[in-house]
Amino acid sequence: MQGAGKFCAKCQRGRFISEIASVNAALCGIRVTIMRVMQENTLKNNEPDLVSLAITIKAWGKELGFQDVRIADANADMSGVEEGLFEWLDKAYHGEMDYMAKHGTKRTRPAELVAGTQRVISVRMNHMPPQVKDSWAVINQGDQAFISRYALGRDYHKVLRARMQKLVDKISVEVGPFNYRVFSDSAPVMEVEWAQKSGLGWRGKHTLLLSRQAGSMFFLGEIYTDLPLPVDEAIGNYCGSCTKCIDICPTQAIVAPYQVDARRCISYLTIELKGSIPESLRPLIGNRIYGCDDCQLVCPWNKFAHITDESDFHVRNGMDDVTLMELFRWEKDEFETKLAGSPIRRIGHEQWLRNIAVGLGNAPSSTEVVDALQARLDDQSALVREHVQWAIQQHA
Ligand code: B12
Ligand code: SF4
Repeated sequence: MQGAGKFCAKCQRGRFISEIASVNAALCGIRVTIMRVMQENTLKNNEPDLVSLAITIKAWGKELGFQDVRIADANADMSGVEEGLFEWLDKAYHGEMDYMAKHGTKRTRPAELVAGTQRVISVRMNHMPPQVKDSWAVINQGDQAFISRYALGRDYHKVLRARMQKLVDKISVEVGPFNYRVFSDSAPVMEVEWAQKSGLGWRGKHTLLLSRQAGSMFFLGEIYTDLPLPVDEAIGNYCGSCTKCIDICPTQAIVAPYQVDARRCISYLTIELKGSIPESLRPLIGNRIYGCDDCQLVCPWNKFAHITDESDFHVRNGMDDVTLMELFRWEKDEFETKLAGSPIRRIGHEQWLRNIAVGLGNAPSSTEVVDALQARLDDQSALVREHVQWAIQQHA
């Protein structure tokens, strides 16, 4: 007789059991145990619970400071990407970045890097600092130093990896031990490609990932995992016929849509290249002494870029509003102290002076500029001396 019975709280399923009220407590206990085992197995094996796990992971990711978290199938077809990578390497577009050529198909095949990888969880984190001096105002004022916006605060590698580790720790508490590795620009991983496959955004013609919600002013990170989570869909490409990034590039490094010849890119020339900067490119670098943002600054989607929530990425030491001359005066210990924790410190004092010398060579002529350059004519580094001589000639 339904409706008149009593509800068994232990069973938690809302079933009426009036007709079995006489069943003893021991039998009810066994039933509850069986149901619990079934529920646990469901959580481990069944798709619906992986669906809720994926939802939970995304919510936790956002709580931990990522603006978006999405999932791609690590076994997805990467043949075209592999072809693109090898073609890029064959053309020697990677310049002296030997690490780009070193890992073969490990870069495109996650399971070759971390055995058993089933999914790539991609995350993104905004990096635009608040109250930062307008980029174009700095770029157009030749005696100022332009530093890429992402590098004005703390080094992102550690920030992102530590945050992804926290996400992994939370997942472990929920599902028990599982296999994973976290990366952010720290291993042979095609980060933009995985982010694109997961629908975190689409690849712009400058090759960077773009989001309709946030432009491109963010970092990417990944968690390789063996958890067979449900995967997200890629989204469309919203660049249309726009070619602003290609047209603005000061060194014409975007040699075709989706193809950057790194050897011409100012980011490569000022950060990755250890030796002499090709003379033909020096005048085109202007006052960009660490990285370059032009292709992003001009992109219409970056009107949607957001200020970062991370105090780690806030401007340190007024590096958004500083003259080339002031930075050129820093000796090695000042460079190391002032830039402790900054990504800029990685290039070292010698490369730093090399870059600023190029900037000063391109700066408006004045006796102060020439005097500052002359003061470094006897620098202990041959690399610095050569760039200083070039810079002085520009003012002759
Ligand atoms: C090497 C590298 C560089 C090199 C080379 C850049 C490049 N485009 O390859 C240099 C030093 C120049 C560089 C510069 C910058 N970088 Co960088 N860089 C990387 C790194 C380590 C690897 C990129 C890579 O795999 N290149 C290999 C080439 C073959 O790949 P690709 O250019 O993406 O080309 C692919 C497609 O374009 C495709 N393709 C070729 N032809 C065609 C045709 C069509 C029609 C299509 C659809 C595709 C296609 O083939 C290729 C394979 O898929 C990643 C981190 C990582 N591990 O992924 C960061 C990364 C890409 N860089 C990043 C950043 C921020 C920058 C700079 C903005 C820094 C700065 N402000 O100075 C600049 C931007 C310059 C630019 N326009 O790319 C971020 C990008 C974040 C984002 N929003 O996308 C990353 C993801 C680092 C991170 N974790 O945040 N970088
Ligand atoms: S970062 Fe600067 S130099 Fe490099 S591709 Fe973009 S606009 Fe060109």
